Amino acid sequence: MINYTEKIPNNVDLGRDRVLQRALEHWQPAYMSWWYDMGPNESHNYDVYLRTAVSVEPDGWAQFDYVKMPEYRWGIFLQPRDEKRLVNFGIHKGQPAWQEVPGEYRSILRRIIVTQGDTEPASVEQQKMLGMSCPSLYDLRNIFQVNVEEGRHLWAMVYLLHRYFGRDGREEAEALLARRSGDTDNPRILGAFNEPTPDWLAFYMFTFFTDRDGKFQLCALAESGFDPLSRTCRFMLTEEAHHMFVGETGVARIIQRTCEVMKENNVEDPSDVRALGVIDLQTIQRYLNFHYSVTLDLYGSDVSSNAANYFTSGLKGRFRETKLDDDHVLGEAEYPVSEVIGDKIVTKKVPALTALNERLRDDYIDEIADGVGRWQRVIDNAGVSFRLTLPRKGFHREIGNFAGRFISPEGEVLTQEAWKKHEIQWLPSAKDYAYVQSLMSGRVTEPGKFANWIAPPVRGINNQPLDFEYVRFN
Ligand code: BYC
Repeated sequence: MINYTEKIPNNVDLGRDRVLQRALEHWQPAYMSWWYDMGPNESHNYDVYLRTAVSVEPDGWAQFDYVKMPEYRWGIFLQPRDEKRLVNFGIHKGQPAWQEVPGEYRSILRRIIVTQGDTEPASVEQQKMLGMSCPSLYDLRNIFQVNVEEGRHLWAMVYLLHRYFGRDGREEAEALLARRSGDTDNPRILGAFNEPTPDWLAFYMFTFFTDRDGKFQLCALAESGFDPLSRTCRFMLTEEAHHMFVGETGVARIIQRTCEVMKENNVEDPSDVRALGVIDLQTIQRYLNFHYSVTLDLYGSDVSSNAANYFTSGLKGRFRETKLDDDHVLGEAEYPVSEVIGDKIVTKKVPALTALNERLRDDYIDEIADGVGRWQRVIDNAGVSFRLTLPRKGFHREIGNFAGRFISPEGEVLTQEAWKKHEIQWLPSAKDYAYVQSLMSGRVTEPGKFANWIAPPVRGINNQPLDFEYVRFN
């Protein structure tokens, strides 16, 4: 069980480590000041129907109640330790999993933890203003749930930094509260976390696409031979599922509402669809193209010696590493990677060790394709003829082999000029953003009411009815 009697809720017996406890109690006010500053706008006095983790057991770990977000019980929760756990891949395969940081890997491990930790507050910053234009109390509650849990994921990484990395770790923990999403002088580390999330369609796309990168990266880190990182990530993954649910169902509900309106009014042209106050499917496709491509960049370069080092040293595994049927060392194995040669995309085999970013990206793409297939079924079931497609991997990329290349969504290699001509068909334009935001100029706060541009969900949260008062504004 989680101990909530302490100032910092935890299941790591924090009370017995006075030095660590003091260090974290010192960081806590800085975190709260960041939350007041960068957390959801004007929300500090709201009562929000939130789930809080009460145990780390898979069944019944959460409790639902009204909470003011600044009073949310952020804390440190690790999956229980398996005494027999081993390092399962790389050159240390078969050794007992490490309970302390191996000296030779200290700086790369710190770098991985900092990169992971940096994304969590970044996403809260990106979503700061969205509560002001929520389509319903149900959706408002969901974004707040996502935000407090991202805050907790920051706590998870900060615990590791404080507990295992001494003074360097403390400095990194402070820096995590100092960087700001989109700031020109002190931005967040990874590209997608400096992009704005200006409206609710962008928010749902972000939680579908980018939170799912979170899932895959956390799965890879959950395989780590450094056991405290593995146990932390395993618990974070239990929270991540709801975030992706919010994204997938959010986009599905927008699509459903658009299709209903198209059918009722017998219209297909995007401008006619817009005139009826819903988001045309073409715009949804452009948002999809954007969020998919910037999220693909988050996996890093297709061929990466960093990724090879992480794996060889036993720090970061593959997706479902222990379920894979090979030697888990990858000394001889190869993996296909694409690159542009002349005006063609060609695929060649490279040592699998160096292609681990690409492999994780491919695992991710498989899961994304299934989700997009489920959105397509909403369109098909409504009897609308429109196909949502995933662009080819090289489209609109800034990291890896496709960076600086101009690839169409269908995978043709173009000149910059030809590509630019089509950009407004492929990616959201300023006009698209302006239109979507014009639908979201105020918030819908009457229990059970939903904005015109989105269908209600199938059911409420924790079996509550749809007209439940999920947020009280006080
Ligand atoms: N933007 O060999 P390379 C989540 C840098 S999301 C900017 O290509 P590597 C969440 C890279 O850092 C999951 N820079 O890549 C979701 C490196 O810099 P240094 C977050 C980039 O190192 C929603 C250089 O380029 N977790 O949790 O193999 C809401 C060359 O590196 C980018 C993680 O990412 C980019 N897109 O792999 C809330 C896991 N890509 O070191 C939360 C931890 C690369 O030369 N991170 N660079 O200065 C990692 O495992 C690795 O850092 C990466 C990059 C996979 C990201």
